[in-house]
Amino acid sequence: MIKRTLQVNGVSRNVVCEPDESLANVLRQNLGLTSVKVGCGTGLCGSCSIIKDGKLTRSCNLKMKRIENRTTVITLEGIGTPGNLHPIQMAWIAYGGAQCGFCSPGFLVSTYALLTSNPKPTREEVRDWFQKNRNACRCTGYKPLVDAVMAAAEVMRGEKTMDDLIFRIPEDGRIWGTKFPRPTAVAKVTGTWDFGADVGLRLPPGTLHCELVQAEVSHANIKSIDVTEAEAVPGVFKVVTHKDVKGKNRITGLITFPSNKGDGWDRPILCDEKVFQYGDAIAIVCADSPKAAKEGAAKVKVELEQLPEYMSAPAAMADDAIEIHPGTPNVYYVQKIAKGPETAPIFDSADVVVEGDYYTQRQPHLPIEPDVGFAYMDEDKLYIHSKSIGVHLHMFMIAPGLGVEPENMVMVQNPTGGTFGYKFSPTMEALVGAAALATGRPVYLNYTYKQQQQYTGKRSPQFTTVRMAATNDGKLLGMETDWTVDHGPYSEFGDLLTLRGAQFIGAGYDIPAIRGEGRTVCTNHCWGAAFRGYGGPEAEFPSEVLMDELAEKLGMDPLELRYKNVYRKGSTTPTGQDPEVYSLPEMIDKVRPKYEAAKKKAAAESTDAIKRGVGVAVAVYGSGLDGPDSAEVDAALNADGSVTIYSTWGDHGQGADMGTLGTAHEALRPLNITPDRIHLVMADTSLAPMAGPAGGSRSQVMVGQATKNACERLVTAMTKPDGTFRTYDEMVAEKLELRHHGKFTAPANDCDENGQGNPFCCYMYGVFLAEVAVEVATGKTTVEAMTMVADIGMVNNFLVTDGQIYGGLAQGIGLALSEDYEDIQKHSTLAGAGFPYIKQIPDNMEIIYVESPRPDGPFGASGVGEIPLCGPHPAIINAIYNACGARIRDLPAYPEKVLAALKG
Ligand code: MCN
Ligand code: FES
Ligand code: FES
Repeated sequence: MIKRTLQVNGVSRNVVCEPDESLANVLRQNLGLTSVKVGCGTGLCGSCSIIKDGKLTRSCNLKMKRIENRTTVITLEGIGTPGNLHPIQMAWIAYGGAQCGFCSPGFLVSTYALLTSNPKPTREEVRDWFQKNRNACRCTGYKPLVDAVMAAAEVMRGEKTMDDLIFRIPEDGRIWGTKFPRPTAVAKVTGTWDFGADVGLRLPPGTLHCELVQAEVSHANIKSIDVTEAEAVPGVFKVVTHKDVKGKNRITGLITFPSNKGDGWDRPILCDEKVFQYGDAIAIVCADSPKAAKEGAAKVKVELEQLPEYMSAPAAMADDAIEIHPGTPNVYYVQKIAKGPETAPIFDSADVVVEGDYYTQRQPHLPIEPDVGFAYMDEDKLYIHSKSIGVHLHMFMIAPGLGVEPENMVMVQNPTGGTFGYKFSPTMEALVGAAALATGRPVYLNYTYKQQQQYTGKRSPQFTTVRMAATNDGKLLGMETDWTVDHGPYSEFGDLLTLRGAQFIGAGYDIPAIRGEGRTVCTNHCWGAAFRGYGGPEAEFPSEVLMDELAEKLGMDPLELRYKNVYRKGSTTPTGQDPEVYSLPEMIDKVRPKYEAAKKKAAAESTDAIKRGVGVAVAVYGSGLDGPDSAEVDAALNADGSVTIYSTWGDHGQGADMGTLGTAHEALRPLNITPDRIHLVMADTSLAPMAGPAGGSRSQVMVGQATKNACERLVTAMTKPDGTFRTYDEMVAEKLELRHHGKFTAPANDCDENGQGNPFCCYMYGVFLAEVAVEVATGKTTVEAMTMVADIGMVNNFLVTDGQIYGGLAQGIGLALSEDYEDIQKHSTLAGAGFPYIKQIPDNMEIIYVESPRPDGPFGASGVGEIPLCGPHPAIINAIYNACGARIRDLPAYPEKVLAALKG
């Protein structure tokens, strides 16, 4: 142990700690300064940034033995507090800089250090600074952060006042359709928004720390598990294995379709007979300290018999491949599409036919906050707190495996530092649940970043072949498709994902005849989880690149080919549905002048060394889970006349808080209530009804409608015959219900076995324009500008939707150029997996809204979350071709692939 006296935020503090402990952990654990967040833990994300002796420093990889006495430290707590915000914090609120908020403290401290040394930076200097200091954000696309820095600097130079940054509610009292800051913003920019690891530090004495024993091979039979030596390690309380799990020890994949050849009970909580993928959990060591838990884990002996590892769909589909789940074929689900007349005669007689094979990769979600959670017993109820964005869904998926009745379980979502869909799947919920049940003690588990990468789901790679037939003047006549989804070893949501190929390959265009088939394949690579866009980016990449190939063959401009074929009255979607609005022609009209200007600019600025080009893409995605998706929400009148909304709208960081507040405020406007008098009780199954998971960009539509409905019922109950409103006391005196239940069911129906139906009541539409520069010598692509024309219906909150779009575009750039999780070791860090830092994302990003009111959306809103990630990658790939003639068909377009295509 060592003792140090540090000057922290201007106060002298003594700490006693292990010499090898990190400064970040000491600030958090010993001094309670939990604004210091630990994301990657290895110096790659900047979330732990502090100022040490006047210099910006990442505190996670700084050992205490290297810290001298009287070292001065400034953390976010020393910069501003909720009652006394610093201009940088105020600017972060005003520009929507905090979505999930996990990166915010690190960025704010970093900005403070920058503006102290350079009070008047240019935007490029701000970007250079964040790049150099490795400040990573996965949510915002960075542009709003640079906007915030520039505004804060103006206030600090006295050119603007704090007052200029404060949002003013318009005179009509409405916040719907404005940039009202989200209610959690102040907590997020002051480091007081407690994420799972922050609450984890304050769990009661006796809480056990969990360490996982994980598989280091991808496919094996388990011969034996010996925990004797591990349980003898001082401080180890118990090693939990499958023998301690009282239920079925399986997480149910909730098979969606009867033709699925699996039964959905394929994912073990703790491996018993087999290991199905690298990182699978075999045992949980529960100990008094993290150190003892680690020591114990190293002593668990697992005897394995290795089996052939099928690390891709073609390998698992080979004739000699054994069944990964004995009894279920590796190809366990087939989805057909058949729309309109047979395609064969159409292709035989068409003027033009084009065809291409495409691949979209195993994109990792890369949230800055790694997975974290805890569990405990409250009398006879099991409580699990995690990053779940579907608390009820996950309860039903894990309860039978744990052997607990759902009514004896409570699931709570912790404030969450981004998920991007990986938390549509349960991750550690069942593990901490099993450990709490087996030990009877509270248990806590925090993944390292490596575990985050290796043992949470990823986007399922997809191999897609598309053929299109058209007339000489560019009218699409038919399409044939074939797609194969590598879904990893666990079937959950794999069949539904495969259906997305039928629904969205070629979406956006009036294609009268379609035939095709897709399949879901079990492999031993990382399990397939939902990832923002869920099948949309996989489906629309092939058809959007092929549209460009068709345009070239026809000698047409790619934008005009799209314009000719997009949905208009009389068109139907690939599932045969009438679109709910026909805004694509107007959207293309809006982008055309920019597109023409961008083409001229690219031609003028191309050199022999740097080729510039422009690409476009159209994207469409559904808001909702398929068919009659539904949600429930409560609204209650409080004694002081305020209203509380009870909702389980899960918050990845996208803004369930603002979504709920904006919708409820609009619905409660007859009461003339101010937003501060609407309280939110969110994401706890014991307190709020089932709103459904925050996936499929469904929540603004489904949960929004249920929220509206609950509020309207409350307003109706409060309305007196003369049109005025009852007070709380009058409601009580008249024995009227104070809490009202709202419900919504989407007017939609499931697709049939041919992929035909009306699966979504609301869609989102996007037109994307990418401007790129390709370095001819290296093949390196830089995206210099991105534009998105978005029709997401009427907008609840522009600060939120702008942020959703910039963030989604940034992830689309990563998908196009750098992100992958194929190499289990190399891709298990942020940098190794191709995380886009600020200089990979252009500062030049523009959003153009076309707001077509949706008949079935609350106040005309559709969703937004996923559409910005459905189209950037084909636009970028088309732009690369336009720049230099290199056609990339498998992602990501690493420089060496572009170079090879250039040479080819
Ligand atoms: N919104 C709005 N006006 C509209 C539509 C939506 O103001 N017309 C707002 C909503 O109020 C909400 C947000 O935009 O705050 C997203 O709404 P919606 O599209 O309904 O999506 P969900 O709330 O269901 O969120 C899920 C969606 C998905 S599926 C993923 S994955 C995702 C995403 O949103 N992951 C995210 N956005 C993310 N953003 C962040 N920062 N982090 C993630 O992990
Ligand atoms: Fe320290 Fe990521 S850089 S936690
Ligand atoms: Fe930056 Fe979420 S707001 S990571």
